[in-house]
Amino acid sequence: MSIFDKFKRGLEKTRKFVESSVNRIAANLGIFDEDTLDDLEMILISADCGLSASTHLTSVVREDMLKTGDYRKEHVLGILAGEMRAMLSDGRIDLQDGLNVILMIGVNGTGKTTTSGKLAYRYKNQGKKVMLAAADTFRAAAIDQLKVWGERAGVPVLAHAPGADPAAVTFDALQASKARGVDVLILDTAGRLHNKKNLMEELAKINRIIGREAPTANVYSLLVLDATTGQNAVKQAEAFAEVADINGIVLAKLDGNAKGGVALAVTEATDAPVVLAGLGEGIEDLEDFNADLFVRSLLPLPEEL
Ligand SMILES: Nc1nc2c(ncn2[C@@H]2O[C@H](COP(=O)(O)OP(=O)(O)OP(=O)(O)O)[C@@H](O)[C@H]2O)c(=O)[nH]1
Ligand SMILES: [Mg+2]
Repeated sequence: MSIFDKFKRGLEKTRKFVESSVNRIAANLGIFDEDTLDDLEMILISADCGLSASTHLTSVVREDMLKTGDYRKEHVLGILAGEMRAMLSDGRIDLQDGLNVILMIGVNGTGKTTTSGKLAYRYKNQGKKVMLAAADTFRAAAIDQLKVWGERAGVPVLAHAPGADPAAVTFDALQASKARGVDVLILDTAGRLHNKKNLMEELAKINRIIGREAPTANVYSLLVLDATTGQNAVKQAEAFAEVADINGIVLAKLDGNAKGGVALAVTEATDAPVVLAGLGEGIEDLEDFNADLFVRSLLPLPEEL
């Protein structure tokens, strides 16, 4: 299955919803007025684009209509698609020479460990020296899970015993990375709720250790979100953005029943780009986020748009 097909399959429900809703208001498109624009805004909000992105998109359509007087459905969809592409960007993590530290954060079960494994595999295949570190020490099973991914990817896993201090794991992983000339250290952390003070403090401590032990490292904090959770994912993105520097977002489970507009909503909420898309449970099911494919999967666009 092509990447586009995977995106399309995941976003199928949202696309169908957008399509039928747009068709419903298309009857009035020739006489586009404030009511029709309100309807359009409601469609976007219902498609999980978030209030702020939906308002923005609708205002872009309004401006275009005033300017061009073109109310045709295809034209309106084209304007929407263009602005969505501009709001999103193609994903990429820029690795630098020397040590790169990728920190996986997010709430329980979003796909942090899976994405850690997939990324380790990707960078290993690119000829990088990679290390995984189990900074999720909550459960023995979490450590074992990462070890399994390490074996699959052919990458060493640094782990302590269950219950150990994640900051100590981070410290050791940084020392080992420096000693072995690691290019990419991927730190898998425990799922945490933004409102659990001790867990957020633990994250701050991990960040302090990285800042102290590897001050020149290129640090990349990736917020992993489950794309099937829609507005919950948006709330998580907002909450994490308040307490952590987020450099990029991973939208995992985009192959599942994704709540389509979520990519737009989380980019608006965090000011961080969506960099990676999780498209399955397998080791190769990770792609750089592609704004055009995403928009094409979300909107019922004719091919030429
Ligand atoms: N379909 C699909 N499933 C995924 C994807 N990413 C992760 N999963 C599944 O989601 C479940 C949770 O993934 P984990 O990687 O364990 O999530 P986590 O964030 O590490 O979870 P905690 O450590 O418990 O917080 C697993 O069953 C994964 O196989 C994806 O892109 N697509
Ligand atoms: Mg995990």
